[in-house]
Amino acid sequence: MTIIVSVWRPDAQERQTWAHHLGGALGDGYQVVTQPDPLARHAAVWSAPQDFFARSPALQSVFSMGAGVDHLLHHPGLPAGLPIYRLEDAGMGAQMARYCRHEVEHVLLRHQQYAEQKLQKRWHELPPRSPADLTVGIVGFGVLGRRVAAALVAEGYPVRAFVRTATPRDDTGVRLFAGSGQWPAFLADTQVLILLAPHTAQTHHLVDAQALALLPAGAWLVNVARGGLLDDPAVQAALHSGHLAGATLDVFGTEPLPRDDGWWTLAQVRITPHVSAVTLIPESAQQVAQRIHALDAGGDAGATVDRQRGY
Ligand code: OXD
Repeated sequence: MTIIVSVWRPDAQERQTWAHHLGGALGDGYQVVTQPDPLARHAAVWSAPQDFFARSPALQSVFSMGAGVDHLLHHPGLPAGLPIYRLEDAGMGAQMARYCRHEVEHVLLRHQQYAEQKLQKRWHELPPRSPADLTVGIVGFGVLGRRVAAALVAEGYPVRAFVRTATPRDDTGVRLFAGSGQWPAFLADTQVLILLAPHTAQTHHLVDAQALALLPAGAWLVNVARGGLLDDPAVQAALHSGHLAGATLDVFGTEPLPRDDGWWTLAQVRITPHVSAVTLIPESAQQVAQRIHALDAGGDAGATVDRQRGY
């Protein structure tokens, strides 16, 4: 019996590329289709249309084509009880580590201040700093957060991570702050705040006026998670007052960021179009295929999403 697997993402060319790689990785006994199918047993999707699940009643699993699963958890047609899986790293960790390290170096080397001085045609040397002088705090200490932390620890930055609950971990070099009681101390000790947490009810507007006030004056914010983690007006106010020296934003509440959005015009904000870690289709398809094989052999596919937790 041939097992049918559906792939869906909005762009037709990318759907075909996914089908090609996933079909190759799954091998004999599988057929990959690029639309919902009444007989499909598994699906790999990104932003599936409203009727996707109604037209795929035989699904036993759904894989997110990304690390995030908010597009699935907010899907109005997602069947209760359908197991959800998300990509784990699949080449995103190295990209994310490179992106975040680059932004931290931008801060360390005072490039924002030098860019401002250039506009004033001002030749003025600022005091040099070493990584040991700049503390980095990471919120969201999953697979990607750990990759970023390891890259920064290797460079000599003092790295802190905020975690929901303290569990024994082998993260040498990373100081953990656990639970809401330690949130203020975590923020007070963070000069570059990197957001890598999923957008859930708990993290919605996590960076609000209260949180910003706890950061040291002159801190920098890097958001590579989801736009919903920021209370935008509060962050913009902190940038205007100078309490936040600047921010690097790769994600926004509305994407693409509308042309008339105020973020575009803030000089101290660096913007990239959600590219800090893009899904690499060959690696991701390989991972999805391995996990589908595990499920079809009666095993465990790992990285199941907990719908209550939201990731
Ligand atoms: C993801 C993303 O969730 O690209 O992987 O945002």
